[in-house]
Amino acid sequence: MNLLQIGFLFMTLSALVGVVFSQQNGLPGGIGGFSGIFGLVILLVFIAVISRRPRCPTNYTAISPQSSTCIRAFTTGKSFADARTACQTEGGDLVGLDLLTFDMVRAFADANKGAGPCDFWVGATEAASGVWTGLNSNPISTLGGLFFQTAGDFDDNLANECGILDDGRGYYLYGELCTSLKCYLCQRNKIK
Ligand SMILES: [Ca+2]
Ligand SMILES: [Ca+2]
Repeated sequence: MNLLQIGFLFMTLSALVGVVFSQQNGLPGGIGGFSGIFGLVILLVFIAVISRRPRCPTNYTAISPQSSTCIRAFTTGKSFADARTACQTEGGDLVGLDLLTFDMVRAFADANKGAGPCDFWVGATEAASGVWTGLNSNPISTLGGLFFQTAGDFDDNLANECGILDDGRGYYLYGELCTSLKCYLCQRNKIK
């Protein structure tokens, strides 16, 4: 049931309440009378409440209903630096990795890979071979290989790579040469 359907349901229920109320109180009923106005007022209040809830920017999808973060997939190949700049121009950044939402981000990447194979840049860089940090210097836990397809499968042993969700590894994290042209995932916060 979408928001419009919920709105009409509210309006219908409100109109019924209005009919009963107006009959009990001897007021004029019908859609043009008290019940219709009552329903309309309830609908407007409902719309006002809905429109004040934080929502994702246009073309962005909430990572989860609880998350304040929204993501968008771009399937035009860019280098890591250019992809990050593109995300910042959108008002966000490359998507950060978080264990709570990682599986949802992976599923989103798989569902939005477009026509061809697509590795996605994410907000992770490699300080030394296999040592990953997020874009705001927050270390990324590699304990138990949580962001990796298998523990220890960090990368190809080259240092200073950038992080992709690798289409060949079930969209788990892997290292790539930062100048490679890849698809990318941007994130933005919900807006009010
Ligand atoms: Ca590497
Ligand atoms: Ca790949």
